[in-house]
Amino acid sequence: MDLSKRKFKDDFKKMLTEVYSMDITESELTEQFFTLGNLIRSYSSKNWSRTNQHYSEKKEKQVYYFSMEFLLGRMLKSNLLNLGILDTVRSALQDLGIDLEELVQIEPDPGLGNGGLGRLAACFIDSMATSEIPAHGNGIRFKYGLFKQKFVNGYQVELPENWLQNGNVWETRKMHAAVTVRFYGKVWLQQTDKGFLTPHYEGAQEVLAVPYDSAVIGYKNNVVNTLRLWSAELPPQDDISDYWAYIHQRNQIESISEVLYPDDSTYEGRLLRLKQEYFFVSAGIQSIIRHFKKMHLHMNHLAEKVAIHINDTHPALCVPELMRILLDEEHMDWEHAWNVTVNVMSYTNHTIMSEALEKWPIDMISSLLPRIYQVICEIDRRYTMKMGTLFEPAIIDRTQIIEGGHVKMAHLAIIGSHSINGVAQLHTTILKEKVLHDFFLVYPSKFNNKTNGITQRRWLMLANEPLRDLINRKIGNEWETMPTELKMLKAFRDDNETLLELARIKHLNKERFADYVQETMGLAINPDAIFDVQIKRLHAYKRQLMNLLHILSLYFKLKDNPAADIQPRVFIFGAKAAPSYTYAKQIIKLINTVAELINNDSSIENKLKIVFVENYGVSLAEKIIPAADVSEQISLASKEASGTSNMKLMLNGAITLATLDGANVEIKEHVGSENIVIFGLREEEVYQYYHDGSYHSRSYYENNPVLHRVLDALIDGTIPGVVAEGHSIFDSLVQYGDEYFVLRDFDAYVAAQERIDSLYRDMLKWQRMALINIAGAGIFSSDYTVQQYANQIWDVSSNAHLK
Ligand code: B1H
Repeated sequence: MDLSKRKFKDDFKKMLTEVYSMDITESELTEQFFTLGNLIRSYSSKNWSRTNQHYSEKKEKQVYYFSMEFLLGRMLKSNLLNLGILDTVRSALQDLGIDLEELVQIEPDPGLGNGGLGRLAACFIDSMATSEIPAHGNGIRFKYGLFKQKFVNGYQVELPENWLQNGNVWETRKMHAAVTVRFYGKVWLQQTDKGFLTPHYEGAQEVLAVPYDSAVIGYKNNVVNTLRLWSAELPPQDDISDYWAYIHQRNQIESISEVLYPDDSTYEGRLLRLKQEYFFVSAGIQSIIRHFKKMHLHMNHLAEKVAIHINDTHPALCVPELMRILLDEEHMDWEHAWNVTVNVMSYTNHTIMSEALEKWPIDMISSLLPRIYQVICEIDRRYTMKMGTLFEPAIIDRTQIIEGGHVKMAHLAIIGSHSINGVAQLHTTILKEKVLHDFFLVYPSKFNNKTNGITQRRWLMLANEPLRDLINRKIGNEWETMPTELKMLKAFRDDNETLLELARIKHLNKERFADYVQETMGLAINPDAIFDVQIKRLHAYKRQLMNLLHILSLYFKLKDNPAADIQPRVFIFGAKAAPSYTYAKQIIKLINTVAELINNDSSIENKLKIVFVENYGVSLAEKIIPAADVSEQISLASKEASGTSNMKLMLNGAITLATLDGANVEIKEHVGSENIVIFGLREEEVYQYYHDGSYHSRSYYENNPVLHRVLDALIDGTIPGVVAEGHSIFDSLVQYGDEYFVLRDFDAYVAAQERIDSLYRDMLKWQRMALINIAGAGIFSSDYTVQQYANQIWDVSSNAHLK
């Protein structure tokens, strides 16, 4: 948008007076933040209604991205950037004596997601608006986001994240768009005089779903899409006969949208979770149907106007919910309703970890959602009938929806969708050949790959302004909307001046992060050291433990020989563990304790430091990623579906140290094997071990002296204060088979780390590698990813310019 500094300053002062009756000198940061937030809203409101109007008038097909999680991060700068007014506003505020960076800190970071899956949804809505895809997010307005993490004596402690405490400046409550969601009760079908079968409900509990809409602003294109998050409320009641019963009921209903489940990659079979899933699914689908009806088209045409995307199985009830509405409320016959439903739905799988596969006990689903359960049974019955004639019984047994007293949500999503995709090439191959092989036999053409992506706006243009400026000086700014143009940077691979500038920017970012660490943790770290970064959820398969064992091996090397020639390193960790994941929490305690030991050992002359940041999340990622030299992507091959921090880190010039897992495989293809450090077992080798059962971790402990010493340190008192944790972790590796092959990959990992050490010594060579990584990162923009979803799955146009 066009905005002069003068106009902005007038608007800002006027809004401050109107809302707070204050002038700038009287106002504090909070008032200034809300004023700026409200101004941004007013600047985008015209385009928001214009966009909606355009979608209605043109009757364009709409995409609804259903996700339990949207891990947005702070929105202030992102909104300013996308409106195209970031620099103007920053400078105008400065004239008024206000530092934009201070205002930024006022905004709470809404942690409405666990990790990669939720952050992907956030990148996607940003990219969909930017790519002019008529698409909207649909999720839950959790009152409490992912818990706040604190370390107490090295242990993780969880505190509530009350992000809504001071209100959310971006949202609008849309009472007129509220819908009712039904739980429990009895249901039976009755014939009406028109001959339809309609369900009758008795004793159902009604929950009011109230939507809160936020603007999703496209990058400099006048498009504003919508993120709709639902909040659960007690429907208004005429008379309250029993006040305390009323309060109780209200609390019970409001608990549905109270708190995000803090598990990443594990499934929690609790009733409240199932309520959450049906709640936002039913609310979202009812609201879609309501909107569709305004077009006065027959329901047979729904799939021409609506695409619904199921982000992992959490919203898989979309399938029976849409069927329910088409059958019971629109009186379609089964065949037509099913045809429409399958054409509307598409599903993304995000993990092969079996503990993440959702399955709900029949008793739970049938009592909470009686009508939905009937519909699921009928879907399953027809599936087995139809496919039973075409495939062998064993395949049907393994692909049924209802089996062993449970409803399998992935099966429901696959059978009910026309597309199922994995999130990286390797992951999709594993789905087709192994994990979902039976379904691949039944529905080969439904399967496809969509490698994840990240938005270059948040992860480069905002998080790393010095790098953005350098790139723009070198190759212009075409890459901002066409990220593969970053490849032009390759022309500077032998230009020492550019390489030195890159080094200078990295150093600057490292100094900034070092200042942050000094201020928040009281720990001094050296910006000349290698900043070696592993930031992701704490999970055994991601192998933070292998990283730690390597650190211990370096520590002992230095203890034995203080003059040992190693490059100084700062190992940076950021990770939350699910509150119920004991093993992960033990690893956190162990890392913190080793950090304490190493950071305070003056005999190693500051050659090693460990920084484990508290409360890792989007805002911290924005500080750490620009300062990273090394990107640790060391999951056991086959286990990390894609990873996305790998993409963010390469985009900021970090060198990837990785196994051939997830999207690391594609990163290697794009930068070439000389610009990435690869090690460890490959996926086929891992499966071979599973097949022949020949992995015996104990022999690695017994035969490898370095490992032996490092592992003994866990249990012999070398690391004080971790007796219980040390034994538990030692046993998991040596005694109980080392599920994720940490000991098997250890030597290869150490060798890869030595390679990093030696590469880093040649500064120009290192920066050349960094440059090639930045130049090769464009393909991993979520702009391209969503455009592929739009063209190949949703069948909607992208870049349909709003003229
Ligand atoms: C990913 C999850 C996940 N995969 C269950 N699965 C959850 C599973 O609340 N739950 O029950 C929450 C999250 N998250 C991640 O998705 C993968 O591990 C990453 O490899 C991938 O990059 C990311 C986005 O596709």
